[in-house]
Formats: sequence, structure tokens, C-alpha cells
Amino acid sequence: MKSVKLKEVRLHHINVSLIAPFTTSFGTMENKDVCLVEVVDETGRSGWGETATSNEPYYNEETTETAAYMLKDFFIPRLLHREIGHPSEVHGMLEFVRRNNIAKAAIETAIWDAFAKKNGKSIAELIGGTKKEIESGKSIGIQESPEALVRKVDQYVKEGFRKIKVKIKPGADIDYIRAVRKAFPDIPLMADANSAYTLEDIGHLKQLDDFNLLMIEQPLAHDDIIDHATLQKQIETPVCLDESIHSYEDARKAIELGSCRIINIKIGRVGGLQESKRIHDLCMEKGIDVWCGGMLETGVGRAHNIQMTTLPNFTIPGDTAPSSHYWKEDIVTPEIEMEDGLIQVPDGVGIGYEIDPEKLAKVTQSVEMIRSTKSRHPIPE
Ligand code: OSB
Ligand code: MG
Repeated sequence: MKSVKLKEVRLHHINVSLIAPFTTSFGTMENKDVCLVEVVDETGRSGWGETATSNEPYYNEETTETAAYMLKDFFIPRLLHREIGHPSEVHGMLEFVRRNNIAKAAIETAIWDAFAKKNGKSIAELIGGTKKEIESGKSIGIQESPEALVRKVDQYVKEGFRKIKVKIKPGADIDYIRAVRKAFPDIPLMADANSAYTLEDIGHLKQLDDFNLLMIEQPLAHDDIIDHATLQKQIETPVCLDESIHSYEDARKAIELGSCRIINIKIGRVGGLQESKRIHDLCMEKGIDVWCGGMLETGVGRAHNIQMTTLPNFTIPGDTAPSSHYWKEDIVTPEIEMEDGLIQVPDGVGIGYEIDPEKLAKVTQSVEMIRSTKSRHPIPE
């Protein structure tokens, strides 16, 4: 396959507004800055990635601004003008910086897109994904009351979503889930706590065992895999880890400890598509189901999620909903659409969607073009 060499990287700083505020146990989001990474190879082809961040470091330690900073000061200088034989090498080339995984993933995924386009393939083909359509799930933010939540669930079930995920926190949990289960006894249903509980809540969380949930996602601390193992031994509901898994090594250790039965793979959180694929393969070997999480991405990030979800061990519907569930107007064309709860994997090369320059211009604040490897820091060869 043909290698790529980046001659320029463009950082498109955009601001996008959600169609409705989204509330989790750590806060409410209405709009966010996103840094779109466009890598331009020596033939002039572009590849696209995005920082799956928000403006505040409440989900993890990164923000859109720290990600842009890491890209400019470290990752772009490391990658520009070098022969990249295959995008699977990029994660290793960025390992000289610890963590900052969302920033790493933004440029790594852009390089997957450029490389795939140069070689006339989709990213799914490059990583060995074969699904032609993927199942879509809906992640619902915390609502004012159980009744308001039931109304939302009703709407999304009617739209065809294959899984419903409900955000919970202390004070908005058991009553909310009970109300949804009562109205919808059979739908695939799960809860996501975003680290809102501690081991002292075991008795409280055990009540969820009555509701036949697919799983509870990240009930305990964002940096824990020990207490989750203790919890999993005492509740029947499968535990799924999100925030706690940053790497293949984290996944290996969590599986070994019995900290979870399911893993939510987010490309950003683990530093790119290569690391995601390694985690996917490990989980497949160990009998751990995986699904693809979401970070309220624009069409660029969700296009990557769709490509990744074509891998066989993504057996549980993900959080990737169609464009219209996030934005009045997405920046990709065609927009990401769902029918009967399914998103068709696009036929095209790379991420399979085009960036619409006019729609992009409407949300763009500024663009930086970087062609030099100059950095204020020593960067490894
Ligand atoms: O925990 O999965 C999460 C959004 C922002 C931060 C964290 C999470 C989420 C979601 C949204 O659940 C899922 C989506 O993109 O639709
Ligand atoms: Mg989550």
C-alpha cells in the first residue's frame, strides 16, 4: 500500500450548538468548540479528524483548547513531512507524550482517512470491518422528571433506535429507570452514571438488578478499576467501563480483575483507531462485548465511529445517532441518517462522507495552517 507524507495540517476551530442541552452527572452542554484536524498529504488529498472534547475538562482532563495546544506544540511537529508507511504506526509515533489521548486521536484518525483515500479504500476495509450497516442507540441526558424521561424514550423508541441509554446520577436514578421499564418492559435499556457513585452506594445500585438492564456504564470513579471489580461481584447488572479505559493495557487489566463485562470503546479516549482495534481484538478473544460510545461529535467524528463499528465484536448498539439528533445542520454531506434503527455504512473511501465547505464555513471561527515542524520543545526524531 502507498504511504503518506503530510505537507500541511489545517486546524479548523469551529463552534457548534446542540439542538438541545445535554445533561450528565457532571454538567450540561449546549454548545462547544471543536478543533477539526485536516491533514493534507503530498498529493494534496485531505484527511479529517476531530477533537472529541468539550470546552471544560469534566469528562476527562482534556479540553478543546488543550487538545489544539498539544497538536500544535507536539503532535503536528512530530508527524509533518515524515514518511508514514501505515496509519497503525502513528499511535507509537505519539507515545513520547503521555496521555492527551483525544488530541492524539484527532490527528491519528485524520491520517487513517488520508491513507485510506490514497489507497482507494474505506477505513473499515483497512481495519478489517465487514458490517454493511450498524445499529444505532440513543443516549438521553438527565431529564426534569421520570415522566419527562418516559416521553423522550417513547419518541426515540418510535424512531427505531435499537438501544436506549439513560444518564443517571444520585437523585435521578432508580425512579427514572423504574418508570422507563414500566412503560417499556422489553426494550434494550441501560444506564450511564459517568462516575457519580462510590462503593458506599452498592446497596442502592443493587436495586437496578430488578430492571433487566443491558448494563450500567461507569458507576464508580473515572480512574478506578479495583472498586468496579468489587461492585461487579455484588450486582447482577453487567458493569461497562467508559472513563476508566484509556488503553489496551487498561482494558487487559480491567478484564483480568473482573472490573467489567462490557467495554465502551471511544476512539478519542484511547488515543485513536489503532488502539481501539487492539482493545476490540482483545475483548473478542476474552469474550467481552464492546460497543462504540459517543462524545456528541460532529459528522467527522461520528463517521469514524461508524467505520470502526463495522468490526465484528461491536455486538451491542452504540451511541452513534443520526446528525439531526445533535445539530440543526451537520458539516458532512450526506448527513448521517438512520432508518429502522440502522445506519448504512457508506460506500466511499476514507470516512465515507464529504465535508461540506459551505456548512463548515458557517461554524468556523478561525483556521490555522501549519507547514513547519518548528516547535519550542525538543521533539523526538
Ligand atoms: O459518557 O458516554 C458518555 C457525551 C459526552 C460525554 C460523555 C458521554 C456522552 C454521551 C453522548 O453519552 C453520546 C452521544 O454522542 O450521543
Ligand atoms: Mg459514558
